[in-house]
Amino acid sequence: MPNTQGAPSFSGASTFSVSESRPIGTTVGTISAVDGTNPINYTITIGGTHFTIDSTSGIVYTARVFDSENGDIRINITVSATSSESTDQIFEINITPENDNPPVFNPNVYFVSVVENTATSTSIALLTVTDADGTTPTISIFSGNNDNKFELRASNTKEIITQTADLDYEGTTNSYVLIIHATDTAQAVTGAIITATATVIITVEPANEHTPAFSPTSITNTINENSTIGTMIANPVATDEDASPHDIAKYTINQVTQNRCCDD
Ligand SMILES: [Ca+2]
Ligand SMILES: [Ca+2]
Ligand SMILES: [Ca+2]
Ligand SMILES: [Ca+2]
Repeated sequence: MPNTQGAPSFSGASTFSVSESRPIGTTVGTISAVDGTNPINYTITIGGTHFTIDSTSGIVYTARVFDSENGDIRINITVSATSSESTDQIFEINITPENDNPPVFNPNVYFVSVVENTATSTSIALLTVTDADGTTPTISIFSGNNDNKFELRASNTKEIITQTADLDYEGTTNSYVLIIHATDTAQAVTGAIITATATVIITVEPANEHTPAFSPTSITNTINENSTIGTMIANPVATDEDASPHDIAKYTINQVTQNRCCDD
């Protein structure tokens, strides 16, 4: 029997949810009220900047794009259902967080110096990568790791460590450019998998590995008495396998022992 006197009464869900980042006009849910067989007119009386409602069907749509990282967590709206009279009810709409931010390296270029022969598992760089969604991206060395000299520490993949102890300044390679990737899971809206890139420029520095050695180790020469000052009496030659600045810088006379003989 038609009710022509009473106010509409709401039925059904009073809590809804919608994901952040969805475009304006995304369907949130349907609010329903009844007043016998009388048609109901729905309006949003509080919260109309966030959502719209179809006045006939009660379907609620988004009126803006929500952002969980910017404080959109839960929004209450007041809906008025009107037939011959009006009834108001508050509805709670939760904003569901989604993966909608890419990983970001900051900085995205790192300059690193490593002394040759640095021990295995020595930390050489700590990368800073964040993701506003709070998720942990997968980090990998994409390219440039020639001869596998470096790796990411297993317990902290933001840390680059030496994989071997045989970095060699005098060898064929004394600089490396690693391209590091931080890969997110699929983005909520686009489905795209986002990869951020960082560059790590590593310069191998020389160590003082070798001791100078004379060859030959002794020279015996005879000079004439009365030789003029500046007469060359020997030309000792030493070698050092290190490169500058750890090769031979200078020669010095360490000790002079004078043996006099034949004095009358
Ligand atoms: Ca967001
Ligand atoms: Ca998010
Ligand atoms: Ca993310
Ligand atoms: Ca040396």
